[in-house]
Amino acid sequence: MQSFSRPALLTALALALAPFPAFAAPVQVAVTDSAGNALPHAVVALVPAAGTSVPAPPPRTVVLDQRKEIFRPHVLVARPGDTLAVRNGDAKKHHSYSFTPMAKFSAEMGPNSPGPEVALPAVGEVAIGCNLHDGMLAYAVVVDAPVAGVTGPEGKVTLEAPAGAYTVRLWHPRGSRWDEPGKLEVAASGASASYSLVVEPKSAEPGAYDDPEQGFPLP
Ligand SMILES: [Cu+2]
Repeated sequence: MQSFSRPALLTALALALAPFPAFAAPVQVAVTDSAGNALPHAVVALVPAAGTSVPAPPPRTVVLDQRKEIFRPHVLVARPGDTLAVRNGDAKKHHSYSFTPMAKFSAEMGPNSPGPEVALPAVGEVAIGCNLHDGMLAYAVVVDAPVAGVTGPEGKVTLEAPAGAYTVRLWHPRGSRWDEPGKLEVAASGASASYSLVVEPKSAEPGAYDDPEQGFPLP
């Protein structure tokens, strides 16, 4: 049996028990519409206030998949400098595109194929559609905030943020884009907060992507 020195064992235990890196604490955010209904697909961004220092995350690649004729996720969040990797996980062809100037692309993808890697150089909203399936719609929301995420089917997201003061900014495809609902204080142990957003009513059209079942990654 392998043996550990006591300090090494304690360090290993501490690492195993720590759910987050030491500098970050869990921040649980719930978003509803003004009637109190859970709001999936809402971007929640934490902008550090003066005096709060958050390391800039390294650039990363965010994946937009296509499964069952739905973009997954329907809304994704990225930072300037990230890359959007589009792929087709369906057993059929897709032809996705964006007219948004900073990330314009048009690409046919055969069944189960990788697609284009699209640079996301600046803050903004990139709308993505499919030429073959009119109901398919996705947004890559590029925000200059070191901490950001998107609410899941229950309208909730857990972020990781260092202790400090933040401005919370919210975005949703149905409106109330980049509302600033106020300040959030994150303690060393974390924080939890709820916000409500004024949004347009859900579309009655087929493929209303606000359906909580829609637009989330499949296993
Ligand atoms: Cu398609």
